[in-house]
Amino acid sequence: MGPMKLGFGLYRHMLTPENFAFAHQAGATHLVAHLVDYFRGGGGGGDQPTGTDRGWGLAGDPYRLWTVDELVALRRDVEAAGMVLEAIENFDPAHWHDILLDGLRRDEQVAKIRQIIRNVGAAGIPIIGYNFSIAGVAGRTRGAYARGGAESVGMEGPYDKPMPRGMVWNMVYDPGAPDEPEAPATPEQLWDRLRRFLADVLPVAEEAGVILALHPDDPPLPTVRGQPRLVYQPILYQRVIDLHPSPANRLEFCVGSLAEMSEGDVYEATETYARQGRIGYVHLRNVRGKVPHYKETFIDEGDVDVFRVLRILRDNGFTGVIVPDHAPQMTCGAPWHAGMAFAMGFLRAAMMAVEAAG
Ligand SMILES: [Mn+2]
Repeated sequence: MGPMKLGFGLYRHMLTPENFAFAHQAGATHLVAHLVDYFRGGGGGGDQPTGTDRGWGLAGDPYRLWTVDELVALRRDVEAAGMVLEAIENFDPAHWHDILLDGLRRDEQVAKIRQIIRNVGAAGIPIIGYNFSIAGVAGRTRGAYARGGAESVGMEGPYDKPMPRGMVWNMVYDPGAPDEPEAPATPEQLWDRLRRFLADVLPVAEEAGVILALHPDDPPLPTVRGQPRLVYQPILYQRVIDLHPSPANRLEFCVGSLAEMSEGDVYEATETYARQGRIGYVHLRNVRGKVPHYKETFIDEGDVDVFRVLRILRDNGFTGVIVPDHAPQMTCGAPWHAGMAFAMGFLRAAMMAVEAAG
């Protein structure tokens, strides 16, 4: 097991040999790969999607599941760059929209997700991160929010413009859907959808040797676009754990999202869930403020004491991967890369210091 590990996350269009080399040069020993193309169709823009009322972009091909061959090829490319492929982050709305919406194709899509989980396991990739959310990561704004006017994302008030049909998880899966709002689920219905999903897929995940790690809601509000959300307070993560006892039922523990929540305490939450051994991997970024008014900041400003979070993870036996999640863009020729390199350098030093302190 050993110490905590520093990883790096890359969006689909960034899965290149150059970016693998960049990640390893910045200190990453592990990689988290996004296979959903959030930017397809041009809705989102940039290297950190915010999108429009029509979301980030178009979902992928419902009939093309990620194959063992392409997953193995990706793992080998990451290994050739000197790292371990730790996780695939997020399912494609094209593959599971009716699981989130409880639509007519739900059972067919459960079969697809089961197959994807089997494929990921067969390819030797240990974790799938996912975000069980109807509206998804919607309602964020972009501005000169971080130190020195660096551009980052945040929220400037609630976002409850109704979500149209044909959309879920802030992407469009059916561009021909009627132009009318998707009927809102109740919170109870949404929790029941997650419960049924976990019951249907966790036995397959266990058999495949894959951990499913749930991201909390981002932004963490009780509703976004009029649709309920699951984990918008730290205590609600416990409800996810208690839904299913499988050791494959874990958390994609996003410290930034937890810090944005209106209740609870990010340090107490870190201790509670690390102690239970339920953290699959960690997103570690910093933020100022709470929903519905917060701003993402550089890793060394903002409200979160990152050293304190790392000490709590270490003290509770967490030996998994920590990735920097998002970072503000820095003013230079490579704004995204510079911002991420700054976060990586800070995290590398902080993790070394915390581990050395014993
Ligand atoms: Mn996150």
